[in-house]
Amino acid sequence: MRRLDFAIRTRALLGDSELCGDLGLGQEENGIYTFVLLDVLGHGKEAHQLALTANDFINRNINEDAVSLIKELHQQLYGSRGLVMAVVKVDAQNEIMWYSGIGNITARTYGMTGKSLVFKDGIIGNGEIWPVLTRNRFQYGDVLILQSDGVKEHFCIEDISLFLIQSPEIIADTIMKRYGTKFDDASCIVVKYLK
Ligand SMILES: [Mn+2]
Repeated sequence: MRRLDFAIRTRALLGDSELCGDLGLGQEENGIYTFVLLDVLGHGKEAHQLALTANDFINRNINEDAVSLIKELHQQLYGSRGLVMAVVKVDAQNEIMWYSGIGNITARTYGMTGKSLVFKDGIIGNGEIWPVLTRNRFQYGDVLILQSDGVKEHFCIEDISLFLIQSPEIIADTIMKRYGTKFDDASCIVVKYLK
């Protein structure tokens, strides 16, 4: 039975974790893993509160498909300051992923099937959104990295080669340390198959 290993990191611009508007989540149920990374507009206490509200809603609806989850959260948070979010589901046994996202979250796979995950523009909780569901291979040996815009988008090639051999914890710590910016909350999720 294939299983995944993952690490989630968040760091508040203002230092205090109670002031962080970025939030990451990883859960497994019956071999299906759900990963969510969200970034509330702005930062500070109010952003953190909205991130927690979104987190509660997502946890209660974790078995929904990625698009339904995004649409329902959009309705739930409508009129709030809004957030951007990516949802990735992985069927580890069958090495398949489904994903959907709205707004500026960067997500890529590295390894056998290296590619960027493409999301739709917009803000969850604001205006109109048109999330779509995409399906892709996520093979044993691949690495999935999700990051908010508080983390610089381009990694140097030496670090990318380390991604393929290091643990998710070490990769996530390396990304936060080397690529986390000082201008925004920062977060990442790193996902690999267990050996
Ligand atoms: Mn941000």
